[in-house]
Formats: sequence, structure tokens, C-alpha cells
Amino acid sequence: MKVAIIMGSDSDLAVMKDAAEVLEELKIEYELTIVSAHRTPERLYDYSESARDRGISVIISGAGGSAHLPGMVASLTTLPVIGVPVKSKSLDGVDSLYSIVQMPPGIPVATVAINGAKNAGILAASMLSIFDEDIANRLSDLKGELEETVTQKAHKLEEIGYEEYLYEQEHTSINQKENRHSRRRATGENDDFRGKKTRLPSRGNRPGR
Ligand code: C2R
Repeated sequence: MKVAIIMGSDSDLAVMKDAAEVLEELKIEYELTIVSAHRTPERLYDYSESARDRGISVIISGAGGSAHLPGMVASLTTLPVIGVPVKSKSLDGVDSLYSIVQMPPGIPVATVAINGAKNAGILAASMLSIFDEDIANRLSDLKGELEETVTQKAHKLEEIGYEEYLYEQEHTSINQKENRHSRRRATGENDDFRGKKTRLPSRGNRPGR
């Protein structure tokens, strides 16, 4: 069982990598690539129509602006499609959200929040967990960790009060930023992600358009 993560442009990658990261954490295989309904319509057809035969179970599709990609993918496959509205420069991602969420009856796209790629990954994992107990257990661990983190924060806030808590929060985030910058400077490291290669089959006998 494999998840596909696709996006309309490489400019969406900084957001869509969150889906890849959580799938890695949950040890779920994925492929990650760029497909655009607007700019690469032939590739969109080939990709969507071949997805099930290539072993894909769920497709996460992110796009910004006039975001037709998730809906078009959903129209070309019977696999579940999760749409991620990517925040656009001009309209703050509301345009992407509306484009993805307002699908006509019959062609659903399960839409997450603007820039909600992490939740898209978790939702895809939940779908796979119906058939895979190991994934269900790992999801349960993830939720347990979240619960533990929030409980610890609550206890700390109750203990030290809001002023000291906010002071610590501010200083921790400044230190974290500084550490990240100096590590990148030292190693020449960039934001990294591990995508798998995607191979499309030849166009086969799909009727011409
Ligand atoms: P560029 O940064 O490449 O100009 O793209 C992309 O998802 C991206 O957020 C700007 C934005 O255009 C979006 N895009 C779509 C589609 N293809 C690209 N919404 C599509 O087919 O829906």
C-alpha cells in the first residue's frame, strides 16, 4: 500500500513536504512528484488513470491559486483524493480552499485546512489503517505522543504561570531559530525531503483528446 503526494508546482513543496514527513514517521511508503492540471494536462491523465494499477491507495494533492488539480485527479480515478489548499500570495489560500472544497456531487475531494499537508498525511494513514493493523498502532502511538506533549505543557503552564511561560516560549523559539541557522551555515544543509521516483507507464491506448 502506497500513498501518492502530488502538487501543482515545486513552489508548493515547502508545504507538501509535511505530508511526506509524517508518512515517513508512520513508515508508510509514498511517492512524491509534480503534476499540474493546467500546465501538464497529458501527465495528469496518465498519472491519475494509472495510479491504482501502480499500487497507489490514496492520493494527496496540493495546489495553490486556481487549484483544479485535486478535483481533476478525483474525476479521473476511483481512489480517495485528499486535497491540500496551498496558501497563495494574493488571496491567502482562500481561493485554493474554495477551488478544492466546492466539488460537484459525485466527485468528492476530502479537503484539509489551508497548508494542512501534515493532516493530509495523517488522514491518508488513517485510511490505510483500515486494512493494516501496524499502521493503526503507529497512528495510535502518534496520537498518544501528542496527548503527552499537550498534557506536559498544561502542567507546566499551571505551575509557572502565563508570564514566565510566554517568556520561556519566546526565548526557546529564538534559540531554536539561531541553532537552525548556525547548523545550516556549518553543514551547507538545505530543507531536505526524501521522495521516491515516480514512473509513469507509456500513454497506452488512452483515446486522444
Ligand atoms: P508557480 O509557483 O509554479 O507559478 O505556481 C501551483 O499549485 C502553485 O501553488 C503557482 C501556483 O499554481 C498552482 N497550480 C495549480 C495547478 N497547477 C499549478 N493550481 C492546477 O493544475 O490546479
